[in-house]
Amino acid sequence: GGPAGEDALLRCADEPIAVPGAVQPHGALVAVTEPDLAVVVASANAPALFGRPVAGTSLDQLLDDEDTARLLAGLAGDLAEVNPLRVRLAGGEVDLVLHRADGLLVTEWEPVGGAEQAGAAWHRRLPSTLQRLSATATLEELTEVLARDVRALTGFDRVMVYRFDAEWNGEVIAEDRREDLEPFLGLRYPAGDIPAQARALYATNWMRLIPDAGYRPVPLEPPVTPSTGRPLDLSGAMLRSVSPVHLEYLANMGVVSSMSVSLIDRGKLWGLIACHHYAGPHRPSYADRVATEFLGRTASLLLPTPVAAGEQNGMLEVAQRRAELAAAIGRTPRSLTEALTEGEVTALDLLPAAGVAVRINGQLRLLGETPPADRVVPLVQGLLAAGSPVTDAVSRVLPEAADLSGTASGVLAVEVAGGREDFLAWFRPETLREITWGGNPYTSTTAQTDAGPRLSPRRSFDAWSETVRETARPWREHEVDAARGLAALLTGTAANRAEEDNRLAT
Ligand code: BLA
Repeated sequence: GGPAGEDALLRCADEPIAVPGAVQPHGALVAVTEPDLAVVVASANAPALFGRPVAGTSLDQLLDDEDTARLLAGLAGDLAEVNPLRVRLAGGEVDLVLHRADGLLVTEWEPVGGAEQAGAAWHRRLPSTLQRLSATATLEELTEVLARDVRALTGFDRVMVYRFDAEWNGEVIAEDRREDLEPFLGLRYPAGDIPAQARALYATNWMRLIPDAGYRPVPLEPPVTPSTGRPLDLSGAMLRSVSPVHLEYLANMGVVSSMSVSLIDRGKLWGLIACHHYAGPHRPSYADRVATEFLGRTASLLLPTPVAAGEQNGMLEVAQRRAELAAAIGRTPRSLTEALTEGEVTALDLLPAAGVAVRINGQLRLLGETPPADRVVPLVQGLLAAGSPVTDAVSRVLPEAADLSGTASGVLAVEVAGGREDFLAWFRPETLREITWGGNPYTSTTAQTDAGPRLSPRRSFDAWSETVRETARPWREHEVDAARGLAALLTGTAANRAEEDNRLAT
C-alpha cells in the first residue's frame, strides 16, 4: 500500500461519519414524520432559529400558512426540484432544503443572510461557462476551465481539481488561486487523507461545505431516533457535522473554510473539486452551491470522452496492430506461438512495451527485453494468482520479483484459456519517478482517542519529494483492452484448432 499503513487507514475508515449525531451551526435541522409534520429530532439550535421551542410541535406551527402550503405541495413531487424553498421566519429569510432519511422528512434551514451570493449575474453566464467546458480539447484544459469558473462563482481563495490514482492517492492537476498564495499544483496527497468511508459517501453525495472549520458541533436532540434506535442518518444532510480528524487536518493546513464537489466517472469517484478559504469563514449561498454542483456534474459527464481521458494518442495504432495480428492468426497454418512472434507484426508491436512473453500450448517464446525464461512463468502465474495481472509496480505484488525491476517493473498479463496455463505477458522496465507530496506522508502520528488509537493528520504540508523506484509507466485502458481482446481471440482459435486436430485424428 501507500504511505499510510493499512491498519491506520482502516481505523480512520471506521469512523461513522454518516451518523455524527450533530450538525454544523450555519443552519438548523428538524426531522419530522409525514404527513403530520410532527417533530421527531431537532438540532439544539433550532429553537433559536424559530424563536420558540420546537420539541412537541409540528412544522405547520413553525411556518406561516402560505409557506406550509408551499411545503405540502412540494412534498408531493421530486424534492430535488423543490430545493430550496425560500421561507420567512421571525429572524429573516431562510433556505429550506428537504430530503428523506430513516423514514423521516429531514428539513434543513439555512439563513440567507451572511451567505455569499454570486446570484443572477453568474447564472446568466452559465451558458457560456458550459460552452467553455465542453469546447475543451484535453483533460488539462477541461480541469483548468473548471477550477477557474468554480472560483469565479464561489469566491474561494483557492480552487483545485484533485484526481485520484489507482491506489486512491491524489494529485492536484488544476488550480486557480489568490495570487499571493503558494501553488499546490502538482502536489500529491496520500490515500489516508480521504479515507474509504468518506470516498464511498462522496461517490453518491456530490457536495459538502464547511463554512467555518473552527465551529462547535450542534447536537441532535434526542441523539438516538426513537423509531430506529440509532442516531439519525445524516449522509444526505447538507449540515452534517464533519469528522473532527478532518477539522484538525484543515487547521494544520491553515484552512478556515473548505468545500468539495465530487467528480464521478461512470459511477466511480474520479476526483474532487476542492476549495479552500484562508482569510476567514466563507459560505456561498445554497443556490451558488447547486450551480457549482451542476458544473461538477457536467465536467463528470465529459471525463469519459476520449479527448478528456487523453486516450486519443496511440489508440488508433493499437487498434490497427490488433487487427493485423488477428489477420495473421487467421491466415497462418503455423502454430499460434509462431504467428505471434515470427511475422511482420508481432505481439511486441501490439502496444508500447519493451518485451513480451507468449506461451501457447505450453510453448514459451520471448521477444525483446524480458526477465530470463525460467523466471517468466512463475512471475506471471504469481501475478495471476494474486489477482494483479496488470500492474505498474510488480514488486509491490510480489516482493520476491523485485530483482526483475530492470525488465519487469510493469507487467500486463492475460490468460489464454485452454487448461494449459497459457498466457501473453508484456513487460515494461523501471522508470524512476520523482513525486512531490503535500507534506511528508510518512510522518502521520498516532493519537489516543476514546475509540482507541487513531492516525492523526500530519502537521506540515510543505512540499516533500521522493523518488519512486520499481515502478513502470502505467498501462492504459485501451492497451489492456487490446491485450484482453487478443487473448480472447487466441482462446477461440486454439479451441477450434484442437477440435480440428481431434477430428483429423479420428
Ligand atoms: C475528508 N479530506 C476530506 C475531504 C478532503 C480531504 C477534500 C472532504 C471534505 C472537505 O470538503 O473538506 C483532503 N483536502 C484534502 C486534500 C487536499 C485538500 C488531500 O484540500 C489537498 C489539497 N484525514 C487525515 C487522516 C484521517 C483523515 C489521518 O489526514 C483519518 C484518521 C480523515 N478526511 C478524513 C475524514 C474525512 C476527510 C474522516 C471525511 C470528512 C467528512 O465528510 O465528515
